[in-house]
Amino acid sequence: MNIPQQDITRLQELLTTSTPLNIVVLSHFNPDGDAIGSSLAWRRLLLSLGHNVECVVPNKYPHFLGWIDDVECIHTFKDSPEECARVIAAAQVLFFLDFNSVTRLEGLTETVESNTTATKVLIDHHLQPTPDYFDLMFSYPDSSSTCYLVYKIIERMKGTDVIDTAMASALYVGMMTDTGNFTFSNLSPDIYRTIAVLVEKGINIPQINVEVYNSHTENRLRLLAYSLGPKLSVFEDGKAASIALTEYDLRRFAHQPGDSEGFVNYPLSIKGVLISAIFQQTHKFIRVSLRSRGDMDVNVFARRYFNGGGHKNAAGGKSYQSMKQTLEYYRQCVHEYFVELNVIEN
Ligand SMILES: [Mn+2]
Repeated sequence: MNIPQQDITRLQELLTTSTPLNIVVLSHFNPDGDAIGSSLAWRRLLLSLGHNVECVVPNKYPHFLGWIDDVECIHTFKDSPEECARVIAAAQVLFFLDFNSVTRLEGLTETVESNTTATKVLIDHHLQPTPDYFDLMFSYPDSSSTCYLVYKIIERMKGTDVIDTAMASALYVGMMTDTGNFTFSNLSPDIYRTIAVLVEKGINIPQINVEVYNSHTENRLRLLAYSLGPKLSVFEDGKAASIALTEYDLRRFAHQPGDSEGFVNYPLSIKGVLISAIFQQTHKFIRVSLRSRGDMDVNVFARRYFNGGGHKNAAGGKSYQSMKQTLEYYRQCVHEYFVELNVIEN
């Protein structure tokens, strides 16, 4: 990752003012560890520069992120729409963290688009951000997380002295969760040098692991068992898999936001599976999450078949069909894609 000096300088100029700026830090629907971690770390930096900062997300973060310092100060649009509209209307600068298109704000999109005067800055690692929307873009798809990117920007702008334990912990959460605890791709040597700095700042890695990975409810574990038992399908000669969860299934296990996070990765633990999908029904549509191994590109797959996108090995989209039709369609798409990529013969 090579951030041009002119972009760092532009950001520095934007944030160097005689009076404090009203700044809103936004992140995506169903905020994950990277969304929340990067928002809180960036908020801390902006506060240290003397600005007024509010963090806004469309809906609530999962419970396993509830321990992060200052997480309670994040506004959720679903719970307090007027409050969110007020801070967004007053913002002179909007930061977009960990997403590439304003539509990923879902219900919050209109509110954000109604503020036409704020300077918009993107800090993100998803492929293909909306062109011509942002005034300044830090778009680095080769960065394994937005938190790592935020760290690199802070390092360049202010040096690592401004990083305290709370900021370091928030950054580590995103770096850890977006890389599957440092097992996915894009793990450059510098990531480990960065972790070394975060450890020097006093982060407690075993404790963060327990908080994030081993703090679930019994319902969540039983939903996982159900997802990997009766709800798992493996097809295309053991090369593709899917999990389908209806609204009824989710209600039955008292599903909370974040409960099914990571379920989509489990089918990839089967030797030979190249693509995995989880379909979760909401009252409006079916949310599709996709994961893949190696060269199998689910960003292309999600864009082409499910009106979505993301990264090469992790992407998402939506379906407005019934669950039965969606699963059938997914099978057809996988078959077509596999034939095209010569994974199977027609
Ligand atoms: Mn991310």
